[in-house]
This record gives sequence, structure tokens and C-alpha cells, in this order.
Amino acid sequence: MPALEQRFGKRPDLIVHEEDPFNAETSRRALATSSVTALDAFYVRNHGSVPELDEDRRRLQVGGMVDRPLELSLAELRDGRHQVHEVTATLQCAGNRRAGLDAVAGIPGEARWGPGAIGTAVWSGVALADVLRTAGPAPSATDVAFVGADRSAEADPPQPFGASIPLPKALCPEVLLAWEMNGKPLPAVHGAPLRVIVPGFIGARSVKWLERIELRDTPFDGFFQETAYRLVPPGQEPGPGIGIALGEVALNADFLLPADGERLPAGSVELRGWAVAGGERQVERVEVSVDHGTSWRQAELMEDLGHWAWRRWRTDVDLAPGDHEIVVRAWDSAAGTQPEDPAHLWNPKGYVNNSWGRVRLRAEA
Ligand SMILES: Nc1nc2c(c(=O)[nH]1)N[C@H]1C(S)=C(S)[C@@H](COP(=O)(O)O)O[C@H]1N2
Ligand SMILES: [Mo]
Repeated sequence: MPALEQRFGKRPDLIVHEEDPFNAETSRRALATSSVTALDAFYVRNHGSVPELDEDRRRLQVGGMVDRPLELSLAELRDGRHQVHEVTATLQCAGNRRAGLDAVAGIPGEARWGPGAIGTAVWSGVALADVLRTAGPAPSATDVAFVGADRSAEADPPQPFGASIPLPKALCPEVLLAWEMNGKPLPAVHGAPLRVIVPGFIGARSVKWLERIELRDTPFDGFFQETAYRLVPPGQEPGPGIGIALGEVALNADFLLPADGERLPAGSVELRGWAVAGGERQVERVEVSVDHGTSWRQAELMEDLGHWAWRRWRTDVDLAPGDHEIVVRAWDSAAGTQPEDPAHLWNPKGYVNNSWGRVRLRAEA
């Protein structure tokens, strides 16, 4: 195990998938114990090494299809011209729960994320919309691209991580250029000195170590937008423009406690987990079944942290001695629910496993 400082100050129960680039997910227990995820527990998804950046010398460039290209220091971003906003938002990697797809058929070269590539934090910074209005988007601009200061050798050719979102989303007040996370300076591993936060969208659109914002009339043409983070049909090879570009998060839910495979005393057992709706949608209902989906009971939705945050849920079930499989599914404000079987969702890059959450438990007399 690497020294603590190489783990970026993360707690020992973080589940490390890769050392460099550092990729690690939060333990189910850590997610279950607080509605806002602690900084030292928050998952990390990197495509290159964490860049060492001198905050005082950094400039944010805003260019492309704008009337007034900008170059802003961090001090200028924070000097009060733009109001500071705070948003509680959940970030989730599009590869969260990939292990469930990998169990259907192998997904080589991709981390087998469990349900912990997700976390909720209080982010603060300025609204991207305010900065964009200062720059003045050209009438024909349709997309806003973000480029980071890291460099990824996973891309072909090697390049900084980058992504874009549609301009209408970029103008929404919840989209932030953030320098604080849970009231503390943004940690280096989470994108210091400045990152984008795009609530309701997959984590990959919330670009860390932000260096450049570019207004365009097409989506960003970098590897991580054009080739990666796309839902490719089974049987096709990932490639530029192949498959659905992932944007809004899909409705999803899973268990946090007890852990899969746990043995516990028969009788009343508390179940806990999370649910996220994605986009503008809200989690309306979470239900669990102890009979493989024949009947469902309502779980209790826990604290409401606002429009952009997950809902944690809990319920008690009575388990007779023996083996049990319990499943969970959520419903959202569009009356959508989750598919039962990960086999029907399998895709070559292993994204968006939002099949029913599942735990197997042994209740002992
Ligand atoms: N510059 C940069 N931004 C990035 C990434 C990256 O590798 N480089 N990873 C993205 C992905 S895929 C996710 S899921 C989130 C993860 O954010 P976190 O590491 O702060 O949890 O950051 C996104 N932003
Ligand atoms: Mo991600």
C-alpha cells in the first residue's frame, strides 16, 4: 500500500482500483454513514496523473465563439464581481456499478467499480453562466467545452481530459466553477484550483483542473467526449462518434448496507442505500423486494438535500433463517423505473449499469 500522502489524504477503507492514474471508490459503509460524503472518503476518477499546479499563476481562458475572450486569474474570479453560489450536488461516474455488467461478460481494460463511484458534496464557486455572460456567447454557439490541465495517455493521441455540455445547460444556475468542496479548499485530487460542477450530468462532464472554456457550434471533439463516455451498441467497436454520448445521469439505486454476502442474525434487518434520478428528474419512490420482484415494499426516503443531490433510503425487513436475495429499484418524477437485468444493459465500455440493486444475505438462527 502506498504512503498516505500518495493516497491524496484518503482514508484507508477507500477501495483502490488503480494507483496511477489514481482511481478509487468509496466503501459502502462510508457512503451509508453520511448524506454529504466526507472529503477523505469521496471517490476519485482520474485518466492521468494529478497535475501539480501553481494556483497563483493559473489563468482560466474563455474563448471560441464569444464576443469578448477572457483570461481570468483565480483572484479575479473570486474578487466579488461574480456572486459566490453553493450547490449540494451528487457526482457519479458513468462506470459506477460496472462490476454488475462485467459479471455478465468481461469488460477488459476498465475498472470493476462497485456502487461507490458516487458521492455528494457541497460545492462553492461562481456560476458558469455569469462568466459566460461576461464573455458574450455568439448567437450560433451551441456547446460549451471544458479542457483540463492534466494529460492522459489513455487517450489516442495522449491529451488533456476534456468534455462539453450543451449551452442551455451551461447557462443554468446550478453549473459552477468551483474552488471549494464541503467548505474546504478543493483538494488537488478533486481538481484544484478550479473545476466545473455539472449537477445532473455524468461525472465526466465535471472537468477538473480547468484551464480553458471554449464555446463551439459542435460538441467537443476530444477523445473523452467523441470516443469515450459513449454507450456503444453490443457488437460494435468504440470509435469516434459511435454510440450515444452520455449526458444526463440515468435513474439508479443500489444497496449500501448490509454488504453483499453478509451473514447476520435472523429477524429484523435494516437495509440502506442510495438513489439518484439524474437530469432535472427527482427520486419519487424507492422500493425493495424480498421475493425477486413479485411484491415490493416502500423504503423510507432519508434527508432531502435539494434538487441536485441523491436520496439515501432505509427500510427494515424481517428475515427468516436461510439465504435471501433482496432487490431494490427507484422510480423518478418522469414515472420511469430501473430495468431488472444487467444482461439487457451490457455495452462494450460498461457504462450506465442501472439494473436493480441486489444483495445476497444469509440469516442465521
Ligand atoms: N481534468 C479531468 N477532469 C475529470 C476527470 C479527469 O480524469 N481529468 N475525470 C472525470 C470523471 S470520468 C469523473 S467521474 C469525475 C470524478 O470526479 P472526482 O475524482 O472529483 O470524484 O471527474 C471528471 N473530471
Ligand atoms: Mo467518470
